[in-house]
Amino acid sequence: MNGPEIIPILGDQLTRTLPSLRGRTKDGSVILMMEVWDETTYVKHHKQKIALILSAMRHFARELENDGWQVDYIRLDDPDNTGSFTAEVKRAAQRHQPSALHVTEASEWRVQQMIDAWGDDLDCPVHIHEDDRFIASKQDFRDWADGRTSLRMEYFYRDMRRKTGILLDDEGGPEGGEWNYDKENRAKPDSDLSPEWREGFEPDELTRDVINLVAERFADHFGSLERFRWAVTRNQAEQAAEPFFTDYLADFGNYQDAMLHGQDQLYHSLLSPEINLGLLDSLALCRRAEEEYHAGNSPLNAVEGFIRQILGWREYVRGFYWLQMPELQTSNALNAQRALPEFYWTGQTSMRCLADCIRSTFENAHAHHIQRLMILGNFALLIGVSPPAVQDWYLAVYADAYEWVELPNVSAMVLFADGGALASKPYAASANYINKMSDYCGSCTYSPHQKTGDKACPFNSLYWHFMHRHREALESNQRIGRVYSNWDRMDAPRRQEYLETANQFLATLKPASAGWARAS
Ligand code: FAD
Ligand code: DLZ
Ligand code: SF4
Repeated sequence: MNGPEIIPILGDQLTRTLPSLRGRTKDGSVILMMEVWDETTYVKHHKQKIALILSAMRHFARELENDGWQVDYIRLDDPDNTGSFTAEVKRAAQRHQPSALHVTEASEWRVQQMIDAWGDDLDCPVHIHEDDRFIASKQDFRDWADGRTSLRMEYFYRDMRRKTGILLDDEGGPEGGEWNYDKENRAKPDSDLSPEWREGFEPDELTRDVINLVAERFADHFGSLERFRWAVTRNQAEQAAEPFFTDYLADFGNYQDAMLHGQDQLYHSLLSPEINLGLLDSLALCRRAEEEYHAGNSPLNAVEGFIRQILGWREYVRGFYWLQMPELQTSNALNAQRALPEFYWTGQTSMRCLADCIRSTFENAHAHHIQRLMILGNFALLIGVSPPAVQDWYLAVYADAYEWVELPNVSAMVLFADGGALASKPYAASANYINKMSDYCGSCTYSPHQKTGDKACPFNSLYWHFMHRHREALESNQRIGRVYSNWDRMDAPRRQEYLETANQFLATLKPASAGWARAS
């Protein structure tokens, strides 16, 4: 075939400097972008997530065309759309008779499997380019992990600081003398803390078209479209980032782990959807934060805390994902088998903390890290929900969710399903932690101080139920051992009371209906 080179660009590859674009010529190439039914429905993605991805794809295609590229854009409602990446690539090959196909590797294992088969499906050479939008390559992470018995993020993060030179002092040590100011990221929030709400962007005509399409075609999916205000172009994403650095970053450090009822944004950056789409460059964000420190505008605990999330956690989970796949997807070290409770989809629970996090998730397609980890995740861990059910929920409900970042966070960090390769112990907590870090408990039906009985916060008895159930697996863990001495010090009737309270509560949980399950 002697036609143009085809360059498929996937929904989270919206970057002008994408490796597969570099070295191609505008008159010798056709960019292929595909809105496909399979990708929009394999889990019941939040309506805002679908609208964001499709709108950002359409805006990106328009920018490329304005730059002089030829874009073959397949819309979801095109009558000939076959509904899958592979079938659309084959159809495009028939139309264009390409001399070659150039694609940047997929961020997700599932999609990469499809791409790996394209060489056999097509009559032209297929070139798969490494995605260099991450600071550490997959090989860098493999090299770092090689021979280590423990894969703690902290050591990887230090290497990333050294590699990039970010927040290093003149001797090459960490700025301020410590690598990590996590201990200064846990201030208890006052209830009157109310940073100004960031409105985001009024949807333009193109986004409104997409929102209408999503409202019509995905009416049975989770979530509301009402508050859709995401940035859908690089320009908007940069406009959203700047006020974060000037007005919110300084307090991000102290209140990183804080939770307040109805305060859905607090001091978080809200940038993860745009970073993951490829609209923002993660290293540039770290450098921008560092500038705020050197200018004396933001303290070290805030700047280091923000940089740690990106240079540390984000890079780490990506490397971890590719190191552990595909086993990570099916790992279940604690043999958790329970169905996801229905209220994760409806928000109907009298547990105020959970209800508020699910409300925010429904309204914003967003919840911040501690809500995801210590409320929604902690509860799923304690009651023993099966990993695939939890994974699919997180993959569906957040605007920033792609398997490469969702799966390590859910399977390894939240559920300890990998048996401890990522986390040194399960992030299990009782009401004490939630009461300390939030204002949720104040007007909850349950009391965080009561341990057993009808009014006792379910997290209290579930915590002990979890520890008791997994004694064999966890007791030898040095960071947990003390928990079992406390349990053993209680008298037997007290222990029994805890277990009965938990069992009674567990019996009230209604499982989610089959309609929410992953499309087979
Ligand atoms: P900020 O609090 O402002 O943090 C700054 C940036 O750091 C984020 O934008 C993000 O890019 C990065 N970051 C922070 N924590 C993590 C982390 N643990 N892993 C990777 N990157 C991180 N993040 C996603 O992008 N997609 C997901 O699907 C996702 N699923 C999660 C599931 C669970 C169970 C948990 C506990 C966390 C998950 N996270 C995920 C990480 C984190 O919760 C979100 O990145 C963050 O809440 C996004 O909001 P923000 O941009 O305001 O983040
Ligand atoms: C998540 C998603 C959705 C909802 N829709 C599309 C789409 O129509 N077209 C597309 O190119 N990508 C979409 N995505 C992202 C993909 O599911 C997947 O996450 C990326 O290709 C990365 O592997
Ligand atoms: Fe959540 Fe328990 Fe506090 Fe209620 S009392 S908000 S259920 S932690």
